[in-house]
Amino acid sequence: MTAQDLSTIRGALLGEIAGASDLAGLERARVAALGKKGRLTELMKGLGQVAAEERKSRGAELNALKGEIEAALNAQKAKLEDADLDARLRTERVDITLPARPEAEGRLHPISQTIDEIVAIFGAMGFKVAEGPDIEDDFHNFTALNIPEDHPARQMMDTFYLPERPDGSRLVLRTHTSPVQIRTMMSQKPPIRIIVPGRTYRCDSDMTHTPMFHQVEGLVIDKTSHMGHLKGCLADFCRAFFEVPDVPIRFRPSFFPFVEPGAEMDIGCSRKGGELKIGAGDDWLEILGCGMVHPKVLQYCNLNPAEYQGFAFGMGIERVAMLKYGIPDLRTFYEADLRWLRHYGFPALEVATLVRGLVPQ
Ligand code: 2U9
Repeated sequence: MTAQDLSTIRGALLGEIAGASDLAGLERARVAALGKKGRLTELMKGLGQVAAEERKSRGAELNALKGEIEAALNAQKAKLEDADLDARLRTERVDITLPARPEAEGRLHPISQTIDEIVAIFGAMGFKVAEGPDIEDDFHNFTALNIPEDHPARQMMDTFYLPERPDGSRLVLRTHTSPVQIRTMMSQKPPIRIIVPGRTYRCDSDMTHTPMFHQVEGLVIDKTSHMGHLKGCLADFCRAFFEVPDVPIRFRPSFFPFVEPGAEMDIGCSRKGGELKIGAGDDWLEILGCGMVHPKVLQYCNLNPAEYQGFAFGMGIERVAMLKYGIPDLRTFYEADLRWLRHYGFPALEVATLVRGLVPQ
């Protein structure tokens, strides 16, 4: 092949590239030159048959041509793309007078809203939020909470058990958020002031129970906090949460294995014409359980009960949400019904305006 032949091939290939009027045509030109069976590829394959003295210079010529073709391909591609963009800019129009399409706006689930409110209220009192795993072991969910192996509370709690492990033990879905307090006491030094919102699980399903529900529990451990602090703290919480300046509260003695003494707290309400109103009235409504942390629980967490003491409380989030927002049926919380969510849900901004101090204005 003469230099003249190579020049003719070069002209043909570059001409084909320059003449490509769209990207598909340009791709055809690329394949015709550099594809597996392309003109230039074939010439390079043929180098082996070229006489040794000519091979070096022919190789260099072919490489230079390859570079030239690649550069031409890139340049033509950029040119075609520019032309395409120009054409679109000339023909497509944005009508800036069109009104914006409305954004679909989600709502916060009442459970999320209620957790945010509770966290804001206790947050203002100096509590930090603590969280832990939904799957727990026997020690953190039961034993350390003074609920031994044969304790009836284990049966009462309708525990979901995971399959047996090789050592014969079984993990559980936590039946309360209390294991998080155990973990906190075992990993942090008092003073401790935490609230623990989260999912809990019990094998129970009817009008007033769902197998998964939410609790928020609180724990204060130091050297001096007593039942009086517990009462003041929960009274302040109720005023702020239910947004009533003066809500009567009463404590009834009750039993929970992890507290001593234990109590249930009621708030005053009135029920007139089927409507429940929280605040002064002639009736009472149970709202939460509480008590002083049992010395044995402190011992399980390696805290000396002669040195440390504190209080704890727990409430069902669905229950207080139903009371505050007049949601009549527990099961609707988990039906993911959009109409229900639009009705009972909250705009996301509400959360930012939550903390207005503990006493409602
Ligand atoms: C530790 C020590 C003590 C948390 C407590 C209750 C009483 C209580 C129920 C309310 C409604 C659970 O959701 S519910 O069914 N809870 O009555 N909870 S005292 O006491 C603790 C927790 C952790 C280490």
